[in-house]
Amino acid sequence: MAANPSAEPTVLIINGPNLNMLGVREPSLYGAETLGDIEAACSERAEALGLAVDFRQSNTEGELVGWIQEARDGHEGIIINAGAYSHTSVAILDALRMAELPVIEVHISNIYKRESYRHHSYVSEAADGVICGFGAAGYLLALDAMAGLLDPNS
Ligand code: CA2
Repeated sequence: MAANPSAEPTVLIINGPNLNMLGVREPSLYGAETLGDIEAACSERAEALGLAVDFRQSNTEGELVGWIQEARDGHEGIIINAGAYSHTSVAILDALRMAELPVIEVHISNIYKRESYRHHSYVSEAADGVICGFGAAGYLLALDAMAGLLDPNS
């Protein structure tokens, strides 16, 4: 569907594999908030910023690529936590580059304090900025940053 020019700018928030398990397993690493809690907090922050959010999660790489390919039609920016695919997926990197939209990468944990295989992210190569290590609040920081990137006066 084509974007409605009179509507609030819509940010696509994409979550990758296993993030549907937030708050259910490993709260010491990823916090106690569920993905539903994060979605609700993002909707509230977006409304205050004059934005709308389209919040999604998939465990499937191809589905994530499809959503990124379609993002130009109806979305003004992408916030992405690609989970473990951040460290492996050239397909997600290629799709993000093709989207030609502002991209902000989020990680709940500080990936640089963890195993070395988490220190490289393909997503970062397509991102305008990266936020990691601030827990679920990172999504709200990303929305604040996205509001700045989308503001024609900034
Ligand atoms: O810190 C992040 O946000 C990560 O993207 C989370 C990914 C991990 O592979 C990345 O290196 C960093 C893992 C998401 C798994 O989420 C779980 C949630 C609860 C229990 C188990 C896994």
